[in-house]
Amino acid sequence: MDNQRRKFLSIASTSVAATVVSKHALAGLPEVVTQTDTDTQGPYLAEGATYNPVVTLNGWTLPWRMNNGVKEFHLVAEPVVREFTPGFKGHLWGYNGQSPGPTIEVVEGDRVRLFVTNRLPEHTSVHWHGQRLPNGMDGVTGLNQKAIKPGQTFQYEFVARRPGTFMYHPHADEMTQMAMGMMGFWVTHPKRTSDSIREVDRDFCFLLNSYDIEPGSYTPKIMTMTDFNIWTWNSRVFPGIDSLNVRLNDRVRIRIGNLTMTNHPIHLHGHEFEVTGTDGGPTPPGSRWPEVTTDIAVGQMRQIEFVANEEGDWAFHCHKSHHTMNAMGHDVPTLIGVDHRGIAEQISDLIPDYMVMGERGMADMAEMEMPLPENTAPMMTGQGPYGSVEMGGMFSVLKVRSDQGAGDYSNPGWFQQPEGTQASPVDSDDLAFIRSDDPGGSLMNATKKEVDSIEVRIKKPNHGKHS
Ligand SMILES: [Cu+2]
Repeated sequence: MDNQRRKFLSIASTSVAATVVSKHALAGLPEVVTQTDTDTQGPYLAEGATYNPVVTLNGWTLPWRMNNGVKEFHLVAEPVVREFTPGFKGHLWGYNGQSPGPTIEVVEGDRVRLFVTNRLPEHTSVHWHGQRLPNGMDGVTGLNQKAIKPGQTFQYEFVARRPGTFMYHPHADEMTQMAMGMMGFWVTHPKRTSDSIREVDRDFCFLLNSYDIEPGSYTPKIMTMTDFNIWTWNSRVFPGIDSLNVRLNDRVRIRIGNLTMTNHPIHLHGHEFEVTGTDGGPTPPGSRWPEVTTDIAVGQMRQIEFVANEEGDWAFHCHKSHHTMNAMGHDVPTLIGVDHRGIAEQISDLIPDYMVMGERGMADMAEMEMPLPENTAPMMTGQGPYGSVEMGGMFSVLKVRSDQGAGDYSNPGWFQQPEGTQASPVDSDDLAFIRSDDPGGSLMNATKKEVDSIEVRIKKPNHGKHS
């Protein structure tokens, strides 16, 4: 009896585990749709769908087909070439032509079947981060399923039980595969809206990801633990990240997932937002408070919402300032205050293209056309209407316009500042600085010992004499 029971159980469990698709059945799979355009694709609304689709920043949504009441998707894990920003491409791994892979959009209660074909040189699997599903569909290689070998196709099947924002990524040689760009977004729309999941006019999503790519090379280093140099939104860096274009008074939702190795405080200018959802689902409305920055930890998702009721071009970025910078800046010594006069001339005799950087801060880096190796992005750049924005990496712009059409996601260009509403230079003759002579409170006067002034001289070791 026990044997019989065990046999029954094992049959029952294999029926809800990710399984390999036989060669015979492959012909009937959903067509593979690929996308190599890095522009933000418009919302994808399949026939009969009633939800408000998401717009993936510099990304797209994977089309599906209905098969006897099941929504079928076909993901192909494969090497891809992703343009981070014009002039800078990475040789990554992704899905269906891009990294990140396409966004998957379904509705609460949908039965979903996902075919995953492996065209990578090593095995893989897909973990559906955050989902309620049968254990055998959770995608951890070795634990929940066998690895998907190169050339194999597996099928996953489960019901999208709860609405919310999810991610997908491999759970096989993760360090390599995630460092190479394998990840994607998943949105399960609610069957109906409620107090905790309200209707919005615009719904954006993107993943935070990062790479370690030496300037001049194409393939990410996969052993890097913390010292990444390319900080990306959906594998794009500013100025390659599209703006989020909305209509004045639109209710806007932005879903952000973090699959980097560090946290990112994401900051929006000009508006307050509320965190209306996490990986675990919608936050109860009574628990929400206004913020202008929300920290997104590793492996987390945050969904923010606000009414875009201030016209303009509002910066939207990670508040770690090294994350709004591209590769070149990370190994540059601080030279603020170092006087290079004379030295530069001597060095340029030896190295004709030599340039002194950083003497007055790093803004020079954005101003000068610094010679760069092939295939990298300037450290901080992006021309705005008034000069260089001096940014790179995780930076974009929320564009709020009164004349933007409903459902129009196109870029409206730069904001025209109304007369008298912009910071401007002041004639210094008009200024009268008044400084107070009051020494302030005397309760805790510092006692100061008289000391001779000390001059520090730094001598570098002498490595032979050059004349
Ligand atoms: Cu960051």
